[in-house]
Amino acid sequence: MLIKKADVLKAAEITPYEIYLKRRDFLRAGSALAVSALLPGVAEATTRLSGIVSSPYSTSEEKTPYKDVTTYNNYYEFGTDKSDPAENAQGLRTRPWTISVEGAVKRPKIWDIDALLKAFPIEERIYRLRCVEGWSMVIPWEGFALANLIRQVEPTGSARYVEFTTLHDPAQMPGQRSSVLNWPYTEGLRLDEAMHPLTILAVGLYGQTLPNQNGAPVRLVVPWKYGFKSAKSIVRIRFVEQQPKTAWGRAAPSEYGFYSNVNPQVDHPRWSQARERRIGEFFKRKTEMFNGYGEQVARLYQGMDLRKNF
Ligand SMILES: Nc1nc2c(c(=O)[nH]1)N[C@H]1C(S)=C(S)[C@@H](COP(=O)(O)O)O[C@H]1N2
Ligand SMILES: [Mo]
Repeated sequence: MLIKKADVLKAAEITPYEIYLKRRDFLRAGSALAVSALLPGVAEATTRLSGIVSSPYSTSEEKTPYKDVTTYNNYYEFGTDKSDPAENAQGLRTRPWTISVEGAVKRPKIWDIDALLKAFPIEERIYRLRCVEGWSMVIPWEGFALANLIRQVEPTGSARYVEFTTLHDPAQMPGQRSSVLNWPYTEGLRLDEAMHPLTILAVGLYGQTLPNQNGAPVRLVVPWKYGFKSAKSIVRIRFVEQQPKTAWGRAAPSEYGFYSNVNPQVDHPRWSQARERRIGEFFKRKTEMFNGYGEQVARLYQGMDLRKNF
């Protein structure tokens, strides 16, 4: 069985996405192992999600092509270049996979990923994603409101923050063998941010399960915050009293605050945040406060100095 990587790459470039997917499924049916082993980054082992309901929270802006969403990534566990995760994450084993929901809760629970996929109705949420580096995309995520899961575990009165932890497995994650970041990758939200209906756990994109480079099998998406808040490949969700440390906050506290709300008025110490480049567009556009989600989330920060709490 010989399928040349170049041929499939070419097909992906010139074929409308739907046809490309069908052809890829056909190829995969014929040689599941061969295709996923030979074509890293292109024929990643995703499967179609069914029973997806649409969401009133979606933007109608033009979606970023699947190819850009899945080949232009930040996932430092698999390398620091944008193309590294698509190349290096294909071997990540996402089954079996459990997510421990623990800490200040009445009903801690270790979720099996397949049980989690069945437990909550999966919605499509087309969200803008703004990276702190100055680019943005529009991504159709499949996922469910994190609040649904939080209600099940019943946080106690001392739960004020939620900490999210990515898998720590240097054998599978080559980036963890160097110290670009303090592993494992962690992120955090205030409990009310975590409960906000816009905050989702994503299990897929473009109707398929998540490609590994996008954080399979489950990742956080918080659309009004810079992209680094959305921890990938989550193994633990912990409810705590104190504000948790975050991976980027530990690496550079003066550059990456806990809140990390998209805010064109607060520059990153080394560059302006006033504008952004939508991937695929030539001219930069103005960055919107809270990434355009202000109407829904501004009330969470009433009375806070967002220059101090950046
Ligand atoms: N574990 C982990 N999660 C991570 C990152 C990372 O390096 N490691 N990068 C973050 C950054 S900076 C961004 S912009 C988004 C990118 O998500 P995407 O590749 O799906 O677009 O993932 C975030 N989640
Ligand atoms: Mo980012």
